[in-house]
Amino acid sequence: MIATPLAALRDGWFADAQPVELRPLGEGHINDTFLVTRPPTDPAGNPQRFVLQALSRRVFADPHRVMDNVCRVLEHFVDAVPRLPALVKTVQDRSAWVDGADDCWRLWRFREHSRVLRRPVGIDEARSAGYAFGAFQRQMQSFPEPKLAPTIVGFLDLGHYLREYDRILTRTGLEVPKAEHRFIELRRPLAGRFPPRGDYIHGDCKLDNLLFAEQSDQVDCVLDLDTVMPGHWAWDFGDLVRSLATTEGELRSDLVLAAARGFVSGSGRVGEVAALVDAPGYIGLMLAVRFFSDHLAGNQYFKVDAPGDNLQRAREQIALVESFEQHRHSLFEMLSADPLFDPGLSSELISDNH
Ligand code: GN1
Ligand code: MG
Repeated sequence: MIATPLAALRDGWFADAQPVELRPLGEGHINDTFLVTRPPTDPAGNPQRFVLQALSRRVFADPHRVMDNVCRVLEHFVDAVPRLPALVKTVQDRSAWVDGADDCWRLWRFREHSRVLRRPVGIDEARSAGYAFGAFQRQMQSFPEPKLAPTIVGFLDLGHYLREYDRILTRTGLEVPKAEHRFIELRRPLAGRFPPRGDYIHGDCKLDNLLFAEQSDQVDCVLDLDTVMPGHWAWDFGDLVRSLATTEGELRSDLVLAAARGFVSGSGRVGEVAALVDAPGYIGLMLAVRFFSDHLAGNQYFKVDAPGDNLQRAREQIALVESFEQHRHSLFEMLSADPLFDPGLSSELISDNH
């Protein structure tokens, strides 16, 4: 049977059955996440806080593989930058507690004195965010063998999601909204722009997955390690820019520039202007295809509150892609004028030997 959060806490971590306060945390579409508050045990009287998560079985076919990967990544970042959250071992000294339905629960230490950013972010914050995810990729470049196995097949690969879309089109019971379908069809060739190529990625580089220090513009901690796997480095950059550089459809090129500076400094990669400019649109389109497909498939992947939620999310991503398309030329000019980036090489030319 699927456990309740309280039962998971009691059987997995706190057999003493001390009273706890539990409330839902965050805005994720995948896992169930709760903030757990326990009575103080220290003389200062500070309550102890944790984050409890149940891994989604709809999304992660093999939660044990997810936890194995997460533990290896945590180990690789001991004493490294950026910092990662601390996992709390179960009373059985395991990284996760498994309930009667084979669902995986895990507990993180809540990171006090840190904050999640709200948009619009400042220039320095955008730079720090880029730096943190870039530095994450840099640290992963020395990840030991064996290579991490993907936790989701085809993850972030537009070509994969277009093939799924085609399958769903043949069997959906819903009428396919024409404008969105046409938008996607016209952009199919983008699938070849950033094919998977074995670079380690974080896989969910959105602003919400960063904790900033309470009193500064610096990133304190990078969250969400479930999708660290081989991919294409530009996917992470694209995801970050998509998540922080627009507010209500308005693209902020100063934030794109700041995030790009940070990312290139943090990762130590060549700043290929064409790749940096194209990646956010690629990720936006890839997400639009995923949301649109899930809508047509009856919302089997992303959590929804109402039946039209995934269609709405697809439309938001489409608007975002349009915005990046409109600004493509000016972004290209702006990044090319910055000596930190390399305007000369097209990413196609260097992607084979980089
Ligand atoms: C999902 O649940 P959340 O928000 O962390 C998704 C990401 C998407 C994101 C869009 C494993 O992440 O790929 O970018 O929604 N994660 C997975 O909001 O599919
Ligand atoms: Mg996530």
